Amino acid sequence: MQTEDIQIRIEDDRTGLEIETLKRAILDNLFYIQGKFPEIATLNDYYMALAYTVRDRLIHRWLISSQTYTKVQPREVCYLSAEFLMGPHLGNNLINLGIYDRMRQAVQELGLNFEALLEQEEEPGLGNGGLGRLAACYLDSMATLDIPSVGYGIRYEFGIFDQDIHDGWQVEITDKWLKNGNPWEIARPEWAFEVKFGGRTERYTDEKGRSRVKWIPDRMVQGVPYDTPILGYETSSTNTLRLWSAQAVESFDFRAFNAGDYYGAVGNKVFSENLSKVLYPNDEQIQGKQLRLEQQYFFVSCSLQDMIRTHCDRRGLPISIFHEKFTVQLNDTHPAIAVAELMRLLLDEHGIEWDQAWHITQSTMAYTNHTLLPEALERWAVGLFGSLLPRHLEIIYEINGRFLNEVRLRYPKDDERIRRMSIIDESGDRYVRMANLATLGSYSINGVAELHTQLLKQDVLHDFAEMYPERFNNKTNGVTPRRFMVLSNPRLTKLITSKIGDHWIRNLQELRQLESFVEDLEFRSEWRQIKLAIKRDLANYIQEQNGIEVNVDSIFDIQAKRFHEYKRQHLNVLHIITLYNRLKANPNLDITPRTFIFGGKAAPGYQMAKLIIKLINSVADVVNSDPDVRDRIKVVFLKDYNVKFAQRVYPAADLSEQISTAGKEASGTGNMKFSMNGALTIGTLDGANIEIREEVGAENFFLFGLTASKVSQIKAKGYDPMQYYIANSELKAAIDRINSGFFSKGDTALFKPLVGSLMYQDPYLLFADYQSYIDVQTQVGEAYRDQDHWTRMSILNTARMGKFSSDRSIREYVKEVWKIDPLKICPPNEPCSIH
Ligand code: NBG
Repeated sequence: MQTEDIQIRIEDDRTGLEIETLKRAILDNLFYIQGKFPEIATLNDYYMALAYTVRDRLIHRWLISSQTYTKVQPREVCYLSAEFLMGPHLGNNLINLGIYDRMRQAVQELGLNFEALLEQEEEPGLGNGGLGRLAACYLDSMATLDIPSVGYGIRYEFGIFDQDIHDGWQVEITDKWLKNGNPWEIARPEWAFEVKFGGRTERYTDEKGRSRVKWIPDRMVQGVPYDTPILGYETSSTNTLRLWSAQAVESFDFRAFNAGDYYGAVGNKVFSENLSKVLYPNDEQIQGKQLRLEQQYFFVSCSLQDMIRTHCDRRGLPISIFHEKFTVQLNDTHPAIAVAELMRLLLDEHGIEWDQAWHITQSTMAYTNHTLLPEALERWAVGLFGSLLPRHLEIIYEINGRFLNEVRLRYPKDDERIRRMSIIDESGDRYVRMANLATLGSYSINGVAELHTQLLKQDVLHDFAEMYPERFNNKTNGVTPRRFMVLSNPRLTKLITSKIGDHWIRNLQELRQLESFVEDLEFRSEWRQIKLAIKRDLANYIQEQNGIEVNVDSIFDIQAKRFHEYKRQHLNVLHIITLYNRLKANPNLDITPRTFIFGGKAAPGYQMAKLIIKLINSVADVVNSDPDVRDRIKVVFLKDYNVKFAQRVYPAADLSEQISTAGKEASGTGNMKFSMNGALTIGTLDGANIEIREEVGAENFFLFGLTASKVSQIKAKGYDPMQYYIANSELKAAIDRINSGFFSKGDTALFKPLVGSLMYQDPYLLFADYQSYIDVQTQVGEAYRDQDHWTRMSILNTARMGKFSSDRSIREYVKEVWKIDPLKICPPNEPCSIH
């Protein structure tokens, strides 16, 4: 039967948006899905009933979308990412459906607490930080802009660990996000694929007399897709996030079972399921573990097989035009094995000749680079790679051999260049360089902010940019205003909308209209009152969480991001200690009160980052209880920074700390989220900070520190941090204070690794930037005293952030990289002939 022939009967209680219908639907789901009478239902039961009520309203749009794609056969983007840091779905879906307020009322009329139900959702933390959250923002924007797309990734059973703090130290706790069930996903075991590992290859001659290769693996795993609908804002387009879960091909090895080896029989099952068990918690640091390569290959292979099945089987199209219907965006090198896997599928499974296979592959893939840090550039030992993926290693050798011949023709006798451009690093032990593979296999290569792309072309991928300049382009990151303004800052959203209407939510450039209200006294006062109210909420949360009382009139000075030396949370700490020293020397000193707030996780194996967390907590203990300080400074470390928590923090900030060493932060996206919510930035000329400053105006941005080129110059000359320590008495006093054991109950050994690294190496130039940072912080303190002026700057920050909507980023990808047309989806129950 053709699906078009089926008249789908609309069940009103599943799609209706009226308050009475919503109430009925929640109770219905409580009864039939959760199987509970209200008397014994838990908060979680109500959350589930509510979530299913919302999901029901997505399903019809989702099915119409997928049916439309099947019919129209548009070109689609497949966004391949090892991480999707989605954050809670419920609130966001309510915003995008346009029923947030109505649903709140329905829930309240049922006598339930709406906020408590939203809080109940365990967020899917399937990512580490910026890279994973960017993928989530891009899914929101692609759906909002009606771009047919699929997000492909891994359904980790345990996402990023939960962070607890014991005695000032980070403690990691497993993230059991699935323990109460996940109402947003639908398993599709009937669409599973098999993925091979290990073994060997064999040559044979096919029926047409051609030489072909067969891969004989030594083990096999099954990937089962779990689909989550991704609805756009005020549109019916509902795309799919398809995450693969690993399962054993045969749960039981019956031979072993019958032989009485029960444990042996389930061994394979346990082994296979380990594959998607846990997210690697390293941000910008590779570990080189085999399981990680297995994860990467696993999800890439499932995803490519899935696309090919859609193309050939479901749509009946020839494989030769695969690249016309699909484009794959590689989110960093984590899915870069896709280049070799697509080649393998085309050559070995579809019998395509090499040149055509390479043409299809190179016309399909596009690669986004997210880091220049050498420790984050992925490479795999050739031995490990070959034992896991023997056929892929052969293919990579062949790609490399052909490519290096071209390089030799273009640049004769330039052996150094050959060595640099080779996919195989042969400078010592041999490695497969994933960035080279991704670059070579892609028709587009982009960085994530202007400076980053420029450095990428100058440095890490210089030779490639010289040989293929037309493939390189910049796509400055963006973030979705739906989650990071509308959902997380309803008060500001209401004020803005009361002045300029609500079109800014789809077209963020319209925030510019706020500029004409800057001179409006009442508007400024409302703006200030809102910030104050939000700060009060955060202050209550801090009181609850940390038992610390903070002054809401103080500057909320916030640094919230992963802990990494290049992000320089410890530079922030040096400022705190400097202020503290000044107050100790002069207890009557008049300084603008500040509350320093930190949030963020450290990779479990990154000792230095963990020590910086311990230092912050140690400084907090001393400063917060010193009577000399008299509440002029407070230090707060808020544990377990995640998306849910980020939504609470961005709106409450007065000052956003974006203080990485210039040239190290590829873009940053937290910088955008703070500024959109009216925080001012203190920052270096790094990543997207540069573009934010250009947009908001130099006079509304606190700039300090060396430029990226100055940083390289100083390093090239031989940087000696000790010189700064000797010459700068305040810097020396701050360092000495840590060294003396003052913050560690007399233990002078505790912070030695940190202080030693600063005094003798200081790889991220804290000492070189110290004075400039302190001076500009003094200006911040002074500026804050003029509340009226500060408010103007705050308004202008929000008003001028239009560029940093992820809608803008996605529009650029669509136009300049993917070349895809939007496809409008008919709303359910309405006659329509749009697409
Ligand atoms: C991170 C960069 C950030 C950037 C995000 C998103 C990695 C490898 N890179 O600066 O450090 O904002 O990617 O592009 O996680």
